[in-house]
Amino acid sequence: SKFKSEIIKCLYKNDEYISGQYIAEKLNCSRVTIKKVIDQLKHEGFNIESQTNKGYKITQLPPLWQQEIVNIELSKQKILNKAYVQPQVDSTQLLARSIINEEHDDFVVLSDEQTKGRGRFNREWSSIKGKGLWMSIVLKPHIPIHKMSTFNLFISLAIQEVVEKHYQINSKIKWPNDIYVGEQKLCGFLTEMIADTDGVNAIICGIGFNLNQTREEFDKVGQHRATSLLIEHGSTIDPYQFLKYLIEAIEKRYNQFLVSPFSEIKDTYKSKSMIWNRTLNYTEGNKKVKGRAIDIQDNGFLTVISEDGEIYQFMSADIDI
Ligand code: BTX
Repeated sequence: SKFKSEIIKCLYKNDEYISGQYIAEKLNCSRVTIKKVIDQLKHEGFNIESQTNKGYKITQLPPLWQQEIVNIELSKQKILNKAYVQPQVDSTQLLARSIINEEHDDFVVLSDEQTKGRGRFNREWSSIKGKGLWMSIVLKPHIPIHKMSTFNLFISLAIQEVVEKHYQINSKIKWPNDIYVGEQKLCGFLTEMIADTDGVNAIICGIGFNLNQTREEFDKVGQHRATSLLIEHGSTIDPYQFLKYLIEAIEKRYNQFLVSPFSEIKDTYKSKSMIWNRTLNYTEGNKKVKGRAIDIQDNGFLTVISEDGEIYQFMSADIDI
């Protein structure tokens, strides 16, 4: 129904009860129409309470993404202009790539489910329907390629901060692109880019954040070393609220990335990082090193000292934990 999105907007923007009569007058339609749409929304997973003489109120949002609500949340920030919301995709990363040339501005792709979610090196990323944030962000800054080496560092700090600040969970960054709680992965992200010798044309940053999986659901898909915000926080996570926090944090850190060197966040980043003081296996291409990370350079490279005392620099190694 063409009224659906208007009614969602009316209800979502209002914390109090709003009467059917009022909505009907505002949208110039009948109260029966309103009632019909409300029933449809309930069917789609909205919890809507209705009280005689008072009207309607949303008490719980659906677990799946609704374009209208995502749009309202995006209107609160300035970096992402448009959202592509899909119930199912192969991978948000692939969909983002396929529309990148049609879109002049920065945008986001969100899906309830991915059938071919991918991590780094083409590894599988488990993306159960309605249980996590499966998202790709496309940004088109005018920056030289060399600046990209610090992008992940700013983004990882943004994600880590959301977990700590809004959910009071002690999470750590695993350089260069994961967020852990203890020894379990809560979030993985990867950054791809389209560039030529003149500079960066587009950044495609894919974020997979586990929100509402249970332990059993992870076991079923073979992810024994994964965790979700639900498991850590102990109660169901509202995906829209999480999205709002995350985009807010990314907007702030992305704007900082554009104008500031890594040195500005280096101390904070290092204090939120989990790889210090332990001997780990680092792999980057043919380079395999067993050693200890000792520092991060201003260009984002990780300095590792091997067991026999040699110093190595890594740009984006794979680290066995
Ligand atoms: P990664 O290669 O570091 O992590 C992949 C590894 O993590 C897998 O090999 C597996 O062991 C484990 N794993 C798989 N699924 C999960 C999960 N849900 N939770 C925890 N651990 C898991 C990290 O890659 C980057 C992942 C990016 C995913 C996003 S989702 C939106 C976008 N679309 C897409 O296809 N990828 C990105």
